[in-house]
Amino acid sequence: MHKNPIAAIATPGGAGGVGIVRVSGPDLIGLAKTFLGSEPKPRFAHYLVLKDAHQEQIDQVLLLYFKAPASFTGEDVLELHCHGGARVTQLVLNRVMELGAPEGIVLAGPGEFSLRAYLNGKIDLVQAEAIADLINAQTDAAIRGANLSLQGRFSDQINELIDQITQLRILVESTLDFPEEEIEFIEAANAQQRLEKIMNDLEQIIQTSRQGKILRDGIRLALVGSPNVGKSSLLNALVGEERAIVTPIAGTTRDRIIENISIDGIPVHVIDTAGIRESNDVVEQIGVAQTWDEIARADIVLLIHDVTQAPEANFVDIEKAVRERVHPGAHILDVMNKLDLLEGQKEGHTKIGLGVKQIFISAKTGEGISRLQETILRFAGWEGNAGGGIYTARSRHLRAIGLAKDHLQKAMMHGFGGNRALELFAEELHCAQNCLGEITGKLLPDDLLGKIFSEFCIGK
Ligand SMILES: Nc1nc2c(ncn2[C@@H]2O[C@H](COP(=O)(O)OP(=O)(O)OP(=O)(O)O)[C@@H](O)[C@H]2O)c(=O)[nH]1
Ligand SMILES: [Mg+2]
Repeated sequence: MHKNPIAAIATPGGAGGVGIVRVSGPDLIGLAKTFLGSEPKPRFAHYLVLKDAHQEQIDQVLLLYFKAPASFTGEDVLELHCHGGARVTQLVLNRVMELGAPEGIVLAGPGEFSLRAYLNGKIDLVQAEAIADLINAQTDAAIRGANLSLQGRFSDQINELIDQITQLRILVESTLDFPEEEIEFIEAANAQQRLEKIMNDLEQIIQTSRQGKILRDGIRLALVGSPNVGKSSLLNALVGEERAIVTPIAGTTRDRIIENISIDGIPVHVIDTAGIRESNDVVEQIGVAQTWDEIARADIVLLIHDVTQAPEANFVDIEKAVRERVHPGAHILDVMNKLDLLEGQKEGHTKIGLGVKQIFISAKTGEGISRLQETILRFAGWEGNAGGGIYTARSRHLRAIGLAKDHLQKAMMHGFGGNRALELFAEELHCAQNCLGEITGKLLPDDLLGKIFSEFCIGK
């Protein structure tokens, strides 16, 4: 199916000690011989001086040959390790393309090496995605989670569930041919208990995957409020560094500022925004428009107030507008800032805002910040990773698991509800099985495959 060899620079652009050009193809012995002048030895670091078409030296290179199927992609793989300059690696790649031309070598698309590994059965889809997650992970906890997925922890659970469903299907489908015995048959085989167990196991997987998605995607946290309430000060307090400009002038922040931090191992993308107010300043207007965009994208909106100030006249309107703008499932938290200026009168402070939860903090002294951090994680649905067993998961997985759950519920109804309909029972089991099969890629429409791998980086 994949005849043409592919090649790409596998290391990131820029200067580094070593750069790697990677090639994968069904048979690369010929190409390796062109470089070496002799047979390549698998898994051996061959030294060579790589020259261009005019016999001018490009670089000293180590060439590694991985013989199919014992390679990442399952095909023959060549790696050329050269010096890690952006131009040098490009020249090495150019030379690989020239020498590989007779064999029809082409530049690899994003994720194409992983795609071949998947198509050749070296890894399943969850594992391929876990590689991308590992590369993109920003916290140690996210790395541990990606490694668990890569080791197959998630896939094993899905496959185990598919097995259980398959066995139940076999049982039910064999019964379909003997309608007169169907009831005794089903009861004798504990079909209902078996389906209940499957649904319980699925529920466990749903819980863990929800956590795994938070671990992978992190939390998008928008800091929103009127000018001067201390949004930028809070960003700085959360990051632990002076990232955003803070002044007593209302309207200081105009461009949104995004900082990636970790709270207890969870990646949190904190966005400081322009304070919401009517303004004649064009730049500020654009900033405020961006604020509304960020509100729509956030998982959690921190609606920040200055405790020393009475709420503004249009305040309730703003809160309502925020509530209308956030996506379903997002949370809004009222944060009362500048607590240090209140000197212990916080209990007597009149409540403002529609939010159910108010947290008092001082961005200046740091008071209340750790409680705010805990609350952010709790609102995002993070339950902690005490045993360290949370594997990374994606929305794609959660969607598929959710659909499988719907089908199992229908199966339960058709099998053991008022009107028993065993054909439909079997059919729903089949559908549930297909949904789960999409997760590991056992059953997958081709267009979805292209979409998944196009999000990978080149050279992976
Ligand atoms: N005492 C005290 N002052 C604070 C606190 N947080 C912020 N401030 C002060 O409030 C003023 C405004 O702070 P910023 O962080 O710039 O406020 P902002 O919400 O980002 O303002 P804009 O960018 O203009 O929308 C500055 O003078 C800060 O020093 C706090 O917790 N306590
Ligand atoms: Mg600001």
